[in-house]
Amino acid sequence: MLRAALTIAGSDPSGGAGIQADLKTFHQFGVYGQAALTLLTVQNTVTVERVECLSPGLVAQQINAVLADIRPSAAKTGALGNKAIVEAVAAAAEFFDFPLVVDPVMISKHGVPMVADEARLAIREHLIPRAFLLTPNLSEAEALAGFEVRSIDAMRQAARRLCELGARAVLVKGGHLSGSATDVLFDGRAFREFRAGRVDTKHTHGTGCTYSAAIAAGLALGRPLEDAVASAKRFIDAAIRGNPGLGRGSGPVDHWAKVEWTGVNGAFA
Ligand code: PXL
Repeated sequence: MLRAALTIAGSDPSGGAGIQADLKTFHQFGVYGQAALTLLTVQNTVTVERVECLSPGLVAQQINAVLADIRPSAAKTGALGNKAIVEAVAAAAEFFDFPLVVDPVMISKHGVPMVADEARLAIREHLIPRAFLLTPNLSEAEALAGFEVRSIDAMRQAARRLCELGARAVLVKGGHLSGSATDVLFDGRAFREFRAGRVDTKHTHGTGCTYSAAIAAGLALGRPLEDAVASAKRFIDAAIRGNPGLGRGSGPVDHWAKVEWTGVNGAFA
């Protein structure tokens, strides 16, 4: 049966990040995409000009309308904009009976905040405890864990700390470290690393959104967490390598990259 996945995130009219990236990724994974909007950005591949948050009531109403009808098999959050929206989404998530991937988006590629400072605390207190998987990059892991995260060892410590805050599992993404792009997954018991070679390109706009959407799609399809992360990692690596070179700034990745289900142990699923 066709599975649905819901993204609760912001709009990037240039199509590379936010709900646009999420929906394209869901589609590529064969999952029916649904989107509840939290904010609108005015941006292209060069610059973010404006960020306008929707009212928290309007965000909650979109989520509830979707849940009352086409029940998703997984959901993800992206840019949430402010504390009131974080709280509204967290309150709605209390009733989710499917896995929620929380991508704690904080700053855009251009250094523009996607969430107000005071919302960080709300993410820690209200949203992280509802996360089946939390997917911070290094600076988000630092902001949420409260210490510097610049090594694999520190990534492990941060993953452990964020699990203690209530996330079922944490994937700390090391793409911004030098060397290979290694991500650390901790599920409260064991650590696992996911590696890909570094790609030298400026076209990485929407990488985080696309990666977490790919994980959510795998979960919606009923894949175990490790398999969903392994396939999503291969997908985002291929998507960055195959970027179409669009735009005058940091362009989008290739949302038509091949989806492969190899399983964590290399067994073809
Ligand atoms: O990649 C973070 C992100 C999330 N959501 C929206 C964005 C961006 C980055 O630009 O625009 C809407």
